[in-house]
Amino acid sequence: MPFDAKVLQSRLTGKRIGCRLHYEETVDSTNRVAMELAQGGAPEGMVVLADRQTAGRGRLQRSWQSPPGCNLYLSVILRPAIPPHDASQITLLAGVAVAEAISAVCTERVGIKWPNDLLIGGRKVCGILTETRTATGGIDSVVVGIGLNVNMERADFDPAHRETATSLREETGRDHSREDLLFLLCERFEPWYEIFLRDGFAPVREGWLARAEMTGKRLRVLFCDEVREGVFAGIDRDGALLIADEQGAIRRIIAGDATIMKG
Ligand code: BT5
Repeated sequence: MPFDAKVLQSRLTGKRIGCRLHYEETVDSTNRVAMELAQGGAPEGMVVLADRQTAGRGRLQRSWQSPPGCNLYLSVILRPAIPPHDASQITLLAGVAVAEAISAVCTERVGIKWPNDLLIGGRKVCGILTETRTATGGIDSVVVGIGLNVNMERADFDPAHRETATSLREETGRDHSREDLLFLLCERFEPWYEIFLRDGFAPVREGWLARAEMTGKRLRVLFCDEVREGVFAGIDRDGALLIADEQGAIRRIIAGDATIMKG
């Protein structure tokens, strides 16, 4: 069953995040649509939602498997008055908010892997893609794309990531209402966003570290063909990943793909 956008919109009335809902059954990518709407002047808090994506995007030209009828694919339009280099902190903020929303329906621990993966039992249940449009003098808009596997069955995942992905249904043994989850997600996003605008990244960092999946683990980080290994040493005051090398020297990684190493 596709979404009932009217019912959803009425539940979100009065909210900052979700103040407007743009629903289409099928889109190429909710992030692409949201970027276009943002460019056309869409208000902060507008949520773009689809039942299915034909070209769901991950980072670095990767794709996000987005079949119909089972998952959440949404993008939130924000217009924060922050310097452009702080926009990546919103990815971490979104991770904390979505982890809280998931935790309301799933008793398993939801961990966050820097920068943008939510994991249950080490498998990816949600990916977040933040895209920013700058204008002279600062940020015009930030689009936070969230792909959450809700009722997808293991057999339906692409073989390429079947062993590394999961859904809420796989973890809890039951189906979940996508509408309730979207509502929860907007509800958890809003206070975190307000805290971030008012008090900066420090409280978000605390919330993020409390859910960090990487604590005590060895990581391999890939950025622009360069590989670095080390032990997770937290995240910096601006959200950069910190890893400690053999000698204990701390390196900052501002962007890249981190893999948690076994053993
Ligand atoms: C991400 O990229 O994890 C960000 C995904 C963001 C998707 C949302 S859906 C709504 C919005 N509109 C969009 O067009 N995008 C956003 P990345 O870290 O690059 O991870 C991508 C990798 O995750 C792929 O290369 C696969 O290995 C794996 N993958 C693809 N689809 C998956 C799925 N449904 N569940 C789990 N893993 C998946």
